[in-house]
Amino acid sequence: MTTRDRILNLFRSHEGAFVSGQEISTQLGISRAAVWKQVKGLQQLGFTIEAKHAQGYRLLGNPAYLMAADIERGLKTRIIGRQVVSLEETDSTNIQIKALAEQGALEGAVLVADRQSAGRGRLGRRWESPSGVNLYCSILLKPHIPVQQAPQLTFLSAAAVAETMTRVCQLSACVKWPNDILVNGAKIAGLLNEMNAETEQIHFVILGIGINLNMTAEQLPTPLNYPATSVFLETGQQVDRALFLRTLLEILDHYYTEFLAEGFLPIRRRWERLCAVMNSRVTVDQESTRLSGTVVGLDVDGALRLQCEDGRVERILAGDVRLLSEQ
Ligand code: BT5
Repeated sequence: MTTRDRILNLFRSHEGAFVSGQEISTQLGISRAAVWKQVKGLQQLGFTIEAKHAQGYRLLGNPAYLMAADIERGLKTRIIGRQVVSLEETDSTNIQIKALAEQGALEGAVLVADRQSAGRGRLGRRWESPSGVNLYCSILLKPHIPVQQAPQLTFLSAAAVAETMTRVCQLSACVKWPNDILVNGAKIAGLLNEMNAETEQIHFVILGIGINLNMTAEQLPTPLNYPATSVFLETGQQVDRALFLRTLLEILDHYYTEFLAEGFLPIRRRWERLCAVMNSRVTVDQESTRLSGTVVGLDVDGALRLQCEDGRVERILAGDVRLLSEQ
């Protein structure tokens, strides 16, 4: 924990009451001048801290964006969230966590940003990432599994996001192959998982997760290749971003621990239960072809199993899936 986080914890344990400079200095083992410097730094980050002669300092308000300490407070996980980094702005959380991974960050490191200037979707697409409203985060994992099984983690994160939606927002979310989470037929979250591996060995996997929480209709991107929504647009309620993220990290931690112990099967079952198009007739647009058939499940490598009109089961490795009724 950094000195800054320790001061914040101290302020918070005083619940808005003054803490003397002397007490902070003694508890943290730093000089009074260093305390003052830290307070200045926190004020520059957007914390409202009152300084009063002979009484000390008190915390009156937090910045609008998520701080690592807000996420870590009360977080009950074993692996995910061992290290939490929060940035006010970045290009893409996936790019930045990759840099952390290359510097040796631990498995379970989490990087969150309030805003992304170059948020990424699949195939070079853009992920709209305005400040103050949504969640943009990346999680570093180092599973000892064969390279071909890495795509299974996409389904793990999709199931975890859908479960968090239900638990925190009472919204019934479903998953759309391969990387979308939908509410009432519109995309509320997207996943971009990336892997760094050599032929047979995974160095690390990055789970990139973007979730529309408090985004307004004016902030939705245009044009869209699929309808989009946010929790706020669905419920009219603002979501506490720290609470949502903490719950998501705890569910991810549970699913990931289960995945390491029991393999893909429990995840696959969860995902299939949440799959909006399971047993439905769909079309799948691939680069130059369109297939149609009934979705019958997921394969161990994450391929979508599609039963075509002639009875044969095709394995879909890439493509855009749409319900026949949506066309
Ligand atoms: C995705 O791509 O759905 C993956 C999105 C992953 C974003 C997270 S945020 C944290 C981490 N860091 C990153 O840089 N990325 C990850 P795809 O299926 O290709 O969908 C992209 C398409 O969705 C775009 O072409 C738009 O049409 C639409 N879109 C863009 N922003 C959106 C938003 N905020 N909500 C809903 N749809 C959006």
